[in-house]
Amino acid sequence: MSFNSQYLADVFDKVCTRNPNEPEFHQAVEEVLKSLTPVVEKRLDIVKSGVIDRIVEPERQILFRVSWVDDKGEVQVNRGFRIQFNSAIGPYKGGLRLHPSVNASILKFLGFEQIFKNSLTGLPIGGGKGGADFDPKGKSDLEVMRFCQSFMTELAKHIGADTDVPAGDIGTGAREIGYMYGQYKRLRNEYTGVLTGKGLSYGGSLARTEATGYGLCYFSEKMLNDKNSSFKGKTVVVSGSGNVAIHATAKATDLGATVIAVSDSSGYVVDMNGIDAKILNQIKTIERLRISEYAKRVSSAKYTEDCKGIWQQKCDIALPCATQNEIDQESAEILVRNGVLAVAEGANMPSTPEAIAVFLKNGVLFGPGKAANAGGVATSALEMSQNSARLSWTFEEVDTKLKNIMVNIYQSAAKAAQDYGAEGNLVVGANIAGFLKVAEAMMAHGISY
Ligand code: NDP
Ligand code: 2IT
Repeated sequence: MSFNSQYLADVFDKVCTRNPNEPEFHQAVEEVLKSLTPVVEKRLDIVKSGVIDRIVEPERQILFRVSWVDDKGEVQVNRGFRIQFNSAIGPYKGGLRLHPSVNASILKFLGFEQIFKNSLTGLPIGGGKGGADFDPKGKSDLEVMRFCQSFMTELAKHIGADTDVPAGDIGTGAREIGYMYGQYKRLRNEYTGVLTGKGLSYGGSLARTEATGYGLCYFSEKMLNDKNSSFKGKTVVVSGSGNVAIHATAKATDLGATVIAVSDSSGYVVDMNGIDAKILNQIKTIERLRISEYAKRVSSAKYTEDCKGIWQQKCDIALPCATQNEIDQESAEILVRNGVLAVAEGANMPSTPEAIAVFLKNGVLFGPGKAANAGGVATSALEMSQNSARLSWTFEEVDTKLKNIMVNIYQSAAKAAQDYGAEGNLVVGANIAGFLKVAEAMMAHGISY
């Protein structure tokens, strides 16, 4: 797809020139800008106020050294980041990724997408993302603790319950959030909702752990219902086996589907009897082992090395829940040939632009990550509300709110697509619906001369 607007093409050129060597960031920006073509045609006020020129530039980027001492007494140095991308509609909000691949390009793509995702939730949260090129895999608890404390020693200067509220992402789960929260409290002598995804004993929200995976399934169920279909009786492939994948597996199973495959970065397991989310959680979250262990414990499951191979598994519904660009054109074509009905993204940007084009061209129902995985951050915003009010809602209360939010997100994306001449295209719809609210706020705030 090429740009149909010279103005948008120029903005994109500037982004590429100003941010060289950042392919993931360019990819995320290009998709949003292309979706905005009908908006710039209708809304001269937005163009004139430079909202689009401004929105592609982070408000602030923080880059810092994180030094810590490993179990051998040796000094280790990592690079920490926080991208405070946009605070037009609320405090910066978004996860912290701890993975060796982390760099500015990846965090800027994530922070940029977070702006629109957070807007789509209908809740007052701006967009941000952070993390470090630290690999929690193979580290002892004490090493992870020392890293998290050192990371927070710097990050604490830049965040706050009304300023910027980080949370989990790849490699950052309950353990890491706990260590970070403890360090923040020590440094600031403050008990506030500065992080979400906290443990239940110190201000966490019920259902936050499950929220992204559950929300993904609520969104997908709605998308399927609109075409007189549902999860019931369907086969599902879920990539990844972390937080999002585990709870997507559980909810898809609850809704009557059979999840036949899951993966990690080493390989995938197939079990036509259905993957058991409890066993998966025990192996991956509690024991921190590899997915190959699943096939050792469950005799009907078979392990294959090579994580990309999971897309060759014939299924009705595909839920990519691992990482960016995990479905390329070739994998998308295989899925389509095997008759896939729907693809909904639990991960952020897991499908390449070429893969998305294959899905859309072939009439596959496609739920983009910004919309489909927004249940996690939405429930983080519910955690913030509970923290501010100093009370806790029941699991059912949070889950009911989450379900309503996911249905609303689906409806706003579908409606925006229709209003702007791209009926049925939830990529365009989610980008436009998310963008418009942020644009209104940015125009209302004026430009500081
Ligand atoms: P976890 O760290 O819990 O799990 C990540 C999973 O993805 C693991 O199975 C991991 O395998 C796999 N994975 C990670 N990197 C790669 C890679 N380069 N290639 C193949 N597999 C990989 O993370 P989450 O479940 O929290 O996050 C998964 C995705 O969902 C990410 O894209 C994240 O940004 C997105 N997301 C998360 C939300 C949340 O609330 N947690 C909210 C919205 C989106 P291995 O164990 O081998 O590394
Ligand atoms: O990508 C995401 O939306 C997340 N990792 C969750 C962010 C959050 O603040 O809960």
